Amino acid sequence: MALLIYTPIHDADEWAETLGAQLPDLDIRVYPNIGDPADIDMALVWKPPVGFLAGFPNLKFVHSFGAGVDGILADAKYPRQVPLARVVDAGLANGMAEYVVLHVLRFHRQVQAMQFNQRNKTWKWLPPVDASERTIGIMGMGALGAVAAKRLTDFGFQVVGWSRRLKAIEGVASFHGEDQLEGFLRHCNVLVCLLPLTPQTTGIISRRTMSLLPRGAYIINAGRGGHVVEADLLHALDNDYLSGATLDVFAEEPLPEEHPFWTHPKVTVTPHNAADSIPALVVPQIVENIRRCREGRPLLRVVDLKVGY
Ligand code: NDP
Ligand code: OXD
Repeated sequence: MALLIYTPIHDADEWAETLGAQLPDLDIRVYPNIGDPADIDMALVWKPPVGFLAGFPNLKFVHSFGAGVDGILADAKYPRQVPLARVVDAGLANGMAEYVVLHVLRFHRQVQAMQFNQRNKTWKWLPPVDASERTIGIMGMGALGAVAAKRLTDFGFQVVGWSRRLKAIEGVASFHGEDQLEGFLRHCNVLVCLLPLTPQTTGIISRRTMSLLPRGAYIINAGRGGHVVEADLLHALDNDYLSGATLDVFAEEPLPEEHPFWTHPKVTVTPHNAADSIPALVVPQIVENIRRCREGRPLLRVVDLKVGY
């Protein structure tokens, strides 16, 4: 039996080498060198083509390269009886917390305005705002959101979180469910999206929800591009309702050359690298699941296919 690796973005050979070093007896097939599809019983994938995984009749489990699984479940032909595991890793959570803190601090310390002033050679003092006067709201208080929230409290920000179920995180006010979304949004001077992309969260940052934010709010989206209605965001930025946005993920990636986000004065674009799976850190948890699969034991970090994350 063999493990298949398919990814359009990672260095598949590096991952195969790191896995092989820990499991020397593992037969690893890197796409397109699959051999007989019947040999494949495990797959490590990122954004596989529609119908691809359904072509392996003996598949016992699928592992995502990352935390998100939307690029796998977007395939309506995904074999639903096959468990899907994802990455939950302290390194990934650290990376994401750094990204969130970095861009919250850029907003808080008015870096965008100072860069604009510098371009115009304008020496202008900007009145300071104490961190305790800013509320940072995190949508998605899971493995990534909870760590970022905690780090932000260390800077003295007010931090609020929104999730499907109630959370108890020290220093972070918890809002949950559809009914509490409006109350949550009304607090957020910065709205950070760290949600998974599911049918319930698609388009959640829209004209309606942005209108519930305080005027001058800032958006950081490191969840998925599909969370944001891009035309609505541009409208809110151009009408000075929002002060700016940092965007790491987009409806279409790579972001097309002609997209207005590239040159928008209030938008910071990063290339979907807020947090990345580092092979040396993440491979041990994939190895653990491979061992469990071989021994018929329950897998870890399995996605609930009914809710899609
Ligand atoms: P988790 O599954 O651990 O957390 C997801 C959070 O979202 C949970 O708090 C969950 O609520 C909440 N949630 C899900 N659906 C809803 C809903 N309908 N309403 C309210 N809250 C909801 O995921 P991770 O934290 O590990 O990752 C989150 C996402 O971050 C990934 O799916 C991926 O899209 C993105 N990501 C982006 C990266 C980047 O580089 N840009 C890197 C890694 C991940 P509850 O806790 O109640 O279940
Ligand atoms: C992601 C990841 O889900 O890189 O974007 O883990």
